[in-house]
Amino acid sequence: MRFSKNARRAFILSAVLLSSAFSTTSWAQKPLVMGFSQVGAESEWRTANSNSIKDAAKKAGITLKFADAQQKQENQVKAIRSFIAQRVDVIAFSPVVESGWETVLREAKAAKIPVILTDRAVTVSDPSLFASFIGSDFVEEGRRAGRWLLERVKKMSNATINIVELQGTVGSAPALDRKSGFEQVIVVNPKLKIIRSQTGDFTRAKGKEVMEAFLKAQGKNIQVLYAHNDDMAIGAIQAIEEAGLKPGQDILVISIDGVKGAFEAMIAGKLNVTVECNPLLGPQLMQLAADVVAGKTVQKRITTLEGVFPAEVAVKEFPNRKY
Ligand code: GZL
Repeated sequence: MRFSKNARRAFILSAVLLSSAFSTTSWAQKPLVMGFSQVGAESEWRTANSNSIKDAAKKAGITLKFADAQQKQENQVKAIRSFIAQRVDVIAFSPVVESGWETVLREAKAAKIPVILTDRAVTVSDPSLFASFIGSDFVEEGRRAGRWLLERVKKMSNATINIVELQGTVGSAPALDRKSGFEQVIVVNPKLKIIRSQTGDFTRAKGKEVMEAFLKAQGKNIQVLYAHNDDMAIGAIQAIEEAGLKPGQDILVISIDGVKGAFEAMIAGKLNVTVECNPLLGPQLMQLAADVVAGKTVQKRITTLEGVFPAEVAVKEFPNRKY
C-alpha cells in the first residue's frame, strides 16, 4: 500500500508531536533534586533536624543528596560545589558559622541554582545570594532564657548571682544571638553577673569539660549555668554532680532546644528550664523548595514558632514531645 506525500508528512508530524509530548510529560514528572549540606551530628537537636529533612524529602518525592559536614565549614563549601557540579535543582544548607559564604553562594547564583538557608543565618553583602531563610529567632530564645532567670531570682536573697555561660559553636548564629538576647534582658538586674563564658561547641562532651574547668576555678561561687543548648547543659550537669553539687538546686541550669534529654533532666530535678528551638523544619523546607523551583514568590524570612518549658510542666509535656 502506498501513502500520498501529504499522508506521509502528517504521519511524521504526529509522531514528532507525540514523542515531544511524551518527553514533556516525563519531564514534568522528573523528581526535584535537592542538595542539602548539614552542619553535622553534634546534638540531639541536629539528629532530629536531619531526620525531619530526610523524612519530609521522602514524603514529598524529592531526591535528596545529603552531606554531613562534621561541623567544618570547608566540608560545607565542598558539598555545595559538588551540588553545583551535579546540577541539582535547589541547594539548602544550615551554615555552621555566619561568615565566609559569599564566594560559593556567588558560584551557585552564576549556575542559576537557588539556595535556601535553614536553621542558621549567613552574613553576606548581597541578600539575593539566597532565596529564603527558614529558622528560629535565636535572639528571642536568648531573651526568653533571660526573662525566666529575672523572674526566678526574685526568690533569691543573694547580693550577687554569678552566672557561667556555655556558648555554642564560635561564630555561629545561635551562639552569637543567644548570647546577645540573654544579655539584653539580664542587664536590668545588677545582681546578675556573667563571670565566665566559653564555647562548649554544642556537644555534651565539651560542655562537661568546660563546666569542670568553671567549677575548678569558681567552685561554690556559681549560682547559675546558662547553656546555649541542652546537650552542653546535660554534659555540664554530669560535671556539677561529680563536683558534689546538686544541679537544678545548688546551681540553676537554663538551656535551649527542648530535646527529650532536657525533659528527662527536668523530671529528675537537674535542669530548671529549656527554651524550645524547633528542629522539625523538613516539611516547610520541602514546600519552600518546590515553590522556589517553580518560580513562585516566597517569604525571605520564615520564623518557626516556639515555646518555653519550665521544669514544672515537664512531666505533663513530655509525652507530647516529637523530638
Ligand atoms: C539551633 C541549632 C543549634 C542547636 C544545637 O537552631 O543550630 O545547633 O541549638 C545544634 O543543639 O547543635
